[in-house]
Amino acid sequence: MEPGRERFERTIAADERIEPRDWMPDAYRATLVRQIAQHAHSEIIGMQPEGSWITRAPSLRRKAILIAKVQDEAGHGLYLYGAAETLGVDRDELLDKLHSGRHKYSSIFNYPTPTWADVGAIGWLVDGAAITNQVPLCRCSYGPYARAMVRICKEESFHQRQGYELLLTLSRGTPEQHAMAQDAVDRWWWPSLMMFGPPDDASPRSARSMAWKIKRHSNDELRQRFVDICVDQAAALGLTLPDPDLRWNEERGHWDFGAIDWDEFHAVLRGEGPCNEERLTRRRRAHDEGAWVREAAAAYADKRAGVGAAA
Ligand code: BYC
Repeated sequence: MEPGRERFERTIAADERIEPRDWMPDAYRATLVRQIAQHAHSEIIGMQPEGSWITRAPSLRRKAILIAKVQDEAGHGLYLYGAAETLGVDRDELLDKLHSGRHKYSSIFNYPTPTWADVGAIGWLVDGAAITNQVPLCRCSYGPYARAMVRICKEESFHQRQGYELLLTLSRGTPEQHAMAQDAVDRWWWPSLMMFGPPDDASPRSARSMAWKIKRHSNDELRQRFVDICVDQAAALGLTLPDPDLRWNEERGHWDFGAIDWDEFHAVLRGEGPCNEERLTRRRRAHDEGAWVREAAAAYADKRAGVGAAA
């Protein structure tokens, strides 16, 4: 075996980290670029559904919290694009792939946010699902991704708590507010379960990613963990989960849950979700409108580096 490959395999087996300058198989590098880029894209597209509520937040306190949260998502995108760049790809190229539809982002962000309670449901369920998926990524075998995830997970915990607190306030409010919270949970529950990806027997990438210790648990394991956490939290919120098949299974020690509509998931991935078109159009527009900021930043960086000083 070549020395680089041997060292790589020894590092993975010893649960140590692969760093940017280390030798790594091409497929390991490609898998990481794909996953980290998709993750980064999800963070910046994920700013849109909640961002649309910043101007309509019901109080100054809620507005300040929401601005901070949406700003955090932008920051997560930056850490993750930075982590992807350590693998030798260019950020512009990744953004171009997002804008041209050649790269995916999380299915969850193709659903609409018609009411204020959606901000709470996203925080509780979407950020909750994200944490369940992402805490194990803090132990990912690729150093820069694992380290980015540590900070991201800390911030996601705050996001999840704010969503939970927002829903609790609505749930304990007027009957109309309670109904609004319940309606949002009814709409976000199933798409949140889809966030974990296809079932294990239809997840082409899981086995290899787990062998490389990029992923530490399968999609179904994490989905089950999330359902188990949410059942008690829903009861504490005074809300119900929209699944008549939810039942405690004494033998398994887990909650059984109903069938997920995988046709809907695949339709959303094909671009046929309720908001796919809107999210991408808006992202492309924001990118175009931000061109002058990137140009100014590049000119400033050149000036500081002394480029053109001799001219
Ligand atoms: N949506 O073999 P599989 C957030 C794709 S953002 C779209 O299981 P893998 C937040 C998958 O990419 C949350 N596509 O793949 C932000 C693959 O496609 P390709 C984002 C999905 O990689 C703002 C194909 O289906 N989190 O936290 O082993 C506000 C086959 O799947 C989805 C991350 O990205 C989906 N839901 O496992 C609030 C976490 N699921 O590439 C919150 C990092 C699957 O073959 N990513 N696909 O064309 C991961 O952990 C893994 O990549 C996944 C999928 C679990 C998502």
